[in-house]
Amino acid sequence: MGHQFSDSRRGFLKTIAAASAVTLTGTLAEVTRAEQLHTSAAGRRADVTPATPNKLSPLLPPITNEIVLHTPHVIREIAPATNAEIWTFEGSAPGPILHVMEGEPVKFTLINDSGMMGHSIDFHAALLPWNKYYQMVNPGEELSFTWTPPYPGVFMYHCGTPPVLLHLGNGMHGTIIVEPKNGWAEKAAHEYVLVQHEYYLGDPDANGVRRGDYVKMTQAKPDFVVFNGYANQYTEDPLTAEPGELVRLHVCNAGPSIYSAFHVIGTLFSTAYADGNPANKQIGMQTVTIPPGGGYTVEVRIPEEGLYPFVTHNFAYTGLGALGILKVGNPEMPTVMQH
Ligand SMILES: [Cu+2]
Repeated sequence: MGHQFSDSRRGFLKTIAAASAVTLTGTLAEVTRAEQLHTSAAGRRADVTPATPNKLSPLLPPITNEIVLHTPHVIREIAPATNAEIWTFEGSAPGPILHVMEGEPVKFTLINDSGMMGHSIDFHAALLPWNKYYQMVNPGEELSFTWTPPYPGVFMYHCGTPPVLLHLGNGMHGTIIVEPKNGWAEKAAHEYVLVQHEYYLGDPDANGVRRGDYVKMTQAKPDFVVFNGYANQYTEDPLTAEPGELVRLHVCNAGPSIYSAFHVIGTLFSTAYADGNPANKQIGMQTVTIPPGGGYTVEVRIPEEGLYPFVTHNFAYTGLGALGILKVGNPEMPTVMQH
């Protein structure tokens, strides 16, 4: 099983991901068109080497109530053949997935080492006056405070420096999962975190690097809409589970501007929790609406082995990179799909 196998397998996953979507909604053409567009845009410069991929792990990290965030501006590959300069927390967009315990103090420090411009912090999980805590931290300065999350759930955090749209559109956002102190009704076999967000990019510069396009941001015309930083990354590297296992997905929509209609093709959410709070329980949901700046926790328990693509069912945007696969069991790859 060498390179050839993995290439054909990758091709197959792409095919089935796109084919599943096209069967239902007509996404294949958009995926193909988007890939061609971006390949040709970058293809103008053969000497551009891919930067470090901006791919976040979807695994829920361990709980820690001590958080330090730096604010470097970096160049990362955010889609195949697409290098972009992003403004970040800790070197990625979204920033690191944070995981804290409800009702326990969180010690937080923001260190502005961008060397470029002021940044700031805004925790949707907190009760804090904006005029005291969410103000600009200049380059070379830092800000520390302690706060206690009053509610469990899936919350956005972000830079709130004006124009906020510009800082969000350039990547200064992330999600903080507040673990319910009373736990969940049932322990999940897998807990994954997905942050949906958009990129709005100008043309490549002489080095092939694209930067945030504020006009596109104001018009809400994204080049990419992705999960966890990189277009379609979970089609090649799927989330996994076994048949019958409880899978809990924490989904945050960092926007900045496009609503998420989060949906998993081939299944239903046995339970869904608005903003990820166990008290906000819904049953048998097909699609959940997640506003920019909102979150949801959804649970699936899939009986049959197979591939289950997840998307935003807001289909003008699905083909821009908001497509992944949940692989249940170890499904045979039917050869009829390999073309
Ligand atoms: Cu900022």
